[in-house]
Amino acid sequence: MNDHHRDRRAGAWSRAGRVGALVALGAFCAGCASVPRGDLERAEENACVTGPYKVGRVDYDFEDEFDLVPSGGGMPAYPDVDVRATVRYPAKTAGVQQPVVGPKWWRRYPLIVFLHGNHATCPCSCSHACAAASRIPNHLGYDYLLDVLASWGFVAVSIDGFDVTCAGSFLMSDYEARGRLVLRHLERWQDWSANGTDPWGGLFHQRLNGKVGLSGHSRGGEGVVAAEHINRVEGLGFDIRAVNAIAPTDQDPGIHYVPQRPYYLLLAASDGDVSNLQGLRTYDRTSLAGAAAQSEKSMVWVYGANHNFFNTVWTPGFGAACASDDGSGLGRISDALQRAVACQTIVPFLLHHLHGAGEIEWLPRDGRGPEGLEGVEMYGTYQHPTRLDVDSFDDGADNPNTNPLGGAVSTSGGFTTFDEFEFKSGGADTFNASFRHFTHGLVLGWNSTQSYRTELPTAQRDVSAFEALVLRAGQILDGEVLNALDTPRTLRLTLETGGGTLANVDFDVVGLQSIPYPYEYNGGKTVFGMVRIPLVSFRDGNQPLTLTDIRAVRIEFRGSGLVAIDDIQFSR
Ligand SMILES: [Ca+2]
Ligand SMILES: [Ca+2]
Ligand SMILES: [Ca+2]
Repeated sequence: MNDHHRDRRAGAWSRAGRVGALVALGAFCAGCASVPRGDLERAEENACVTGPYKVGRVDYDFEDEFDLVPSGGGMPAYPDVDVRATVRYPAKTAGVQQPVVGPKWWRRYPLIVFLHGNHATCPCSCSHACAAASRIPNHLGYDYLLDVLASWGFVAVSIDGFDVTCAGSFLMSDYEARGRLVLRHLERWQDWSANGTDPWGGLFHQRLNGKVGLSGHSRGGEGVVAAEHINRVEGLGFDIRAVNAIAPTDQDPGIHYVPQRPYYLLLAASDGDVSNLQGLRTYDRTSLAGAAAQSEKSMVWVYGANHNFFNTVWTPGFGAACASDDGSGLGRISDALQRAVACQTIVPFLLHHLHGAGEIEWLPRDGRGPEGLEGVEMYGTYQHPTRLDVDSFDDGADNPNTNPLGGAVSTSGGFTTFDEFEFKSGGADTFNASFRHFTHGLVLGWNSTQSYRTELPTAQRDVSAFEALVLRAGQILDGEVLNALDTPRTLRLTLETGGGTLANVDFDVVGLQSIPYPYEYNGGKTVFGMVRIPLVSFRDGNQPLTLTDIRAVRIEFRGSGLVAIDDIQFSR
């Protein structure tokens, strides 16, 4: 067990507290804060307690407001689309249509928009013909998040995607349709805040600060990623600061939507709906090594969580028709715990990127989550946009003896497996039976102590600008041949300088649980976790190791094991 590992996120989050000047709608409000600093410090302790503001509620419903027409014109792909949502916001008094709290010139708020996924529209079918009162209110299942967010100074909106749910068109994919519906709502809100044209007599006039966060579940997750994509490539100008996807799909037939804003992906191991975890591709594809566009990305993977319990309307026991438990396998967690996982990760993510809160404890450590999530086994990965990619294994060769920097890779020679593979659900390569990723990486198998060494070319050896050595790793499901369950094994990470100095950090795989054992149920799930070792942990005797001439990274594998490795990085 190595305590340095515990500190791995502090630097990243505190640094990311730098937020640029407020723009757009809040132009004369530059420097003002949506939430007092003292309250944000409380949120950094636990974001899922009630924040400083009372919660107001309004709902809007513009039935059949517009036809969703493809960009070239012609027949509507989705006619008569409703613009309907429920809203929570920071209010002077709790209740319906109460005034927004704080003076306009000082307190303006970011806008968060949620979109649900595919589900029955009428009980229990894909019909759109039932009476309005009988429709399944799919958008009301995130109230538990909206309420908390409003109390922390967000205008939080959850869209009813009725006309694009259980629907399809040859003219436009329903993922694009979902994205465009989100953007339609953003247009409405922009107008309401700028011009006081909202249906409640100007309740939201000059109440938004222009920053936007998006969150979507299932097909809605792909939909909000599509919204960010369309906003960017069509130059619509919405200031989208953060995108969250919960158990998302990734199945648009025309475009693999990839976010280029800070992205948080929440995945459930017992998901019985999107059971191939296809949304993991969105994480693997964005901010690739060498790509011009780089943004922060993070992911949490939760054992025993299913698809539906993140939405209370899809959860049995809340009174809505057509609710079900889609999960399977052992180690299931309760619906209440699933909502706690969503709250304890999504709310801090949005607080961080839209309010500038820092140092939030939200990625799980040591296989455990933040406060209130004791007993939940969850793993997180995080990639900073500023880094040196030592090896992404994505240079196309699947040659284990070189890294993409051109450095040599060598081993002690006794690995039972040492090769590069594609990790892709349903793919043909050797280890794809349980892998749910969309990337290439290295597989190392061993049954006695072995070592691996990857070399940095001379021009790449100054890593003093970085803060941590990072890699993604996962144990491979192998019938407990090399990966015996609960058997202690340790790894040693070593930095080797040009002068031959070796600085080591050891850690215990089982104790740390940062390298997940696969979830054995629901088809078997192998997903990467993260090892992030602060560079200050590497010592030269009693001195900090000099980081200007790092010649190689070594990993020593002890005991026995079969692991996959990806994305060896020096990272901020
Ligand atoms: Ca309609
Ligand atoms: Ca290689
Ligand atoms: Ca890779």
